[in-house]
Amino acid sequence: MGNYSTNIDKKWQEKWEETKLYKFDPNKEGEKLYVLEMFSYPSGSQLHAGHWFNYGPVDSWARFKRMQGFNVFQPMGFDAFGLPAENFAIKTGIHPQDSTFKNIKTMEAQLKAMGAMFNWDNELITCSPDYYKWTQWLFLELYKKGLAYRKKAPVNWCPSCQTVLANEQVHDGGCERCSTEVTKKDLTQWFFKITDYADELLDKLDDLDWPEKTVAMQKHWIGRSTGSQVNFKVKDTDLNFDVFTTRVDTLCGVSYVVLAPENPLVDEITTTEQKELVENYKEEAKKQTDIERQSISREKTGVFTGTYAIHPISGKEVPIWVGDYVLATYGTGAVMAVPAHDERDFAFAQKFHLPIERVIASQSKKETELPFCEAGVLINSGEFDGLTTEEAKEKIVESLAKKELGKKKVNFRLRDWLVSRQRYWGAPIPVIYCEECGIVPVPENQLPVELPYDVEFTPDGKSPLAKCESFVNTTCPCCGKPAKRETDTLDTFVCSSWYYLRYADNKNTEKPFDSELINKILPVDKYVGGPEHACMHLLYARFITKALRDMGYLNFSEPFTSLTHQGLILGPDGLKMSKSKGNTIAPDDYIKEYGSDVFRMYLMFGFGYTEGGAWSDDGIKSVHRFVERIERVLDSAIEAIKNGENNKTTIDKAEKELNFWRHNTIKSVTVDTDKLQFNTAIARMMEFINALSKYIQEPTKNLSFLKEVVDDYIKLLAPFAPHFSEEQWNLLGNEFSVFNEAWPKFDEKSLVKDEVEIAIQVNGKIKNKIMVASDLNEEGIKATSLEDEKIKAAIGDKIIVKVIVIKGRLVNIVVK
Ligand code: ANZ
Ligand code: ZN
Repeated sequence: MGNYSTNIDKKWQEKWEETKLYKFDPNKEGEKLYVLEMFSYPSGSQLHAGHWFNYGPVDSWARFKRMQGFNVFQPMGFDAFGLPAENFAIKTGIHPQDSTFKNIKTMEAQLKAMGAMFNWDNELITCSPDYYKWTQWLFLELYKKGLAYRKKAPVNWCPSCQTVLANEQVHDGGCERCSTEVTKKDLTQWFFKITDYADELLDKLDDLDWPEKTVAMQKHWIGRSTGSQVNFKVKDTDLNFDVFTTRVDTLCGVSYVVLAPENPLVDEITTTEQKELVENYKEEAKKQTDIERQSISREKTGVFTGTYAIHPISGKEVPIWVGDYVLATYGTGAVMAVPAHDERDFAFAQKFHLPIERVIASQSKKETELPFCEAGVLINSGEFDGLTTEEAKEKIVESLAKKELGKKKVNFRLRDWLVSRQRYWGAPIPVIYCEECGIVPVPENQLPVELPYDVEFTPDGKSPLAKCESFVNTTCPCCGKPAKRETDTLDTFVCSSWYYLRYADNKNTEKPFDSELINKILPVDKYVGGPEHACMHLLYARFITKALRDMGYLNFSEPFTSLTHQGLILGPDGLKMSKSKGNTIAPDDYIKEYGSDVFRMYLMFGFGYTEGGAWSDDGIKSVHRFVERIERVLDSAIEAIKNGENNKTTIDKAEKELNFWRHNTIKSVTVDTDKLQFNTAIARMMEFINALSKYIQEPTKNLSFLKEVVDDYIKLLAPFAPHFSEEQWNLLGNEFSVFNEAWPKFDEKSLVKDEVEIAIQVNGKIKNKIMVASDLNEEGIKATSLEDEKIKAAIGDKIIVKVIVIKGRLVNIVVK
């Protein structure tokens, strides 16, 4: 017993490989279906249970779709550049290239042991020159279109990793990799102009079949805010500045204005008396993160510049302050403060004894609930009195616009994507700096700009490549004079922003991909991966797709039509798996013991796919027992079919019963699998085994009918237990491969049972259950129930008061 073993895994994996069963041919018949799992990051040396939970069930889904007639494309590759390999190198002295390729080898072998139908011919590795050549090409295309640019900017700086971090890589003020407190630094950096696409990135979210939460997170991240820009003149100078406000209706309540400490205007307007205070304050502000600065509850800080601005409507003088609750990177880096209507302005005004003035017309409902709404002197807005909030906004902007002191303005929280990293293990930015010609893009025929192997990559705040003379020194492609290469490398999110395009044409040496081919295979129809990528990767990929579309390379606008996030598999203790807690599950050990199908099936049966949960050894054991039971029942079925004894040709009650369960199972498994509800699909297949086992015990069997039923069952099981099912399919004498078979169809007629079970109650207590013809009328059911021996006994000599019949379910006999 228990023939199913890892030998069977190997046997069929070899056969699949040898026959190229899963090879993808875009011209094959059947509607194309691009199924994609987020590719692996070979930072750890092994695949863990989380990888399996991503790849195994999705592979089952892809197999199911293949059997439904789709031409499935399911590639796999490695997101191989990035900080972890470099940090590992710094710790151990092992070169990132060596450790990365070694990890990839191990992971490839593990992925193959999974037996998923990955299209290995289409594999890609982002740190290979034949891939990053085209990542560099992408950079240059964006540069040509003005979508890649360089600017000096205050950036998040991790003093420990000695690198720049994007906003989204800062978590609670700390570096996402090492949690060290992040500070600010001014550096000239490369950016991608994702903000050009802010509107489209936001508006098109509603058309996607994506998890609601992820859509909401992207919306928040993009953060479109509709308001106005208002201009203030600086008293006694010809300087002026703009503020961004969503509440221009409160303009008449402005009693001071606040500039961000980084706003360049601060230096120009600060009076000599205030200079020292302001300088010190600016230094302090550098140590704060944007998140801290924005916190409502934090004690407000600030200093007066000594200078006044002129209110654009009333003409009165309002003091100009510097305060770190105003962010340099949002809006215009300046706000008009209306302490009677804004909580933060209120706290600031209270602390520094600034006037608080309430605008009569503009008290919104929300504000009346705020603690400070009664504060301040009521002031009149002159010509704008008596208007609603919305009317006041309209009228005030109109009036400002006439004087060229204001206009409507849409503002985004989204910032341009900072793509340069002062690190070694990434794709070099393909740019040359020439004293004569300035910034010169590397000509396409000189790509890739190869990453040199021998580089000192210990961090010291400079790019490691800057220390590699042979890399840095080059000649200008324009004038031929000596020039220097850019020494920063690209953020790894650039590599993963377009990989799904390259898969489909991964061997192309002429172009990153052939547009005609890509337009046929893309977009990705089903993308599955962890929810941690909701804002960065998914947003960057959408942006790159749109940019390439506008350059004429693609004819679609969204890369991932439908998205699912799998849940998280936790350790047996219910905590996140981690080596330090010693609660990790190593798939390889379990696969050795139970085979890959049992491992995969446990993941699919034991957890809701989008929920995940805690690993349980008992859980996998029970799935193992279930697979053994299937094997026993199938063994007897196959034996009966092969022996051909006690055969009959009629379809009787027993056949009808089994046929009912057959179609019932086909229907549930089809419906549930389609929705990635694997656990309920497997539960139905478990139930079916009971019906099959019962039929096998019949003294005579319709063997050709039995063969049909067993064939269907193995087809249903195949996506969930691919090796096991291929073996059973073969044992039944069927032609290789079960994955070339069409998915069984269910027959609604067989789902209508000829007989139904009815519970009979006497005074509300169930006394017996009987089978009656499903078309029997009420009178017939009543009569049959009263004739039943057990019921007769239960009634005894009591008097029947009433008989209630609920057709198809229940009869209740009331007696006294
Ligand atoms: C006056 C006002 C009165 C405001 C009021 C709000 C309420 P969202 O919705 O996030 O776009 N603001 C503008 N630029 C800022 C910056 N760089 N740093 C910090 N705060 C800034 O928020 C827009 C509002 O945030 C703007 O509207 C401005 O304050 C503030 F009763 O202007 B408001
Ligand atoms: Zn030059």
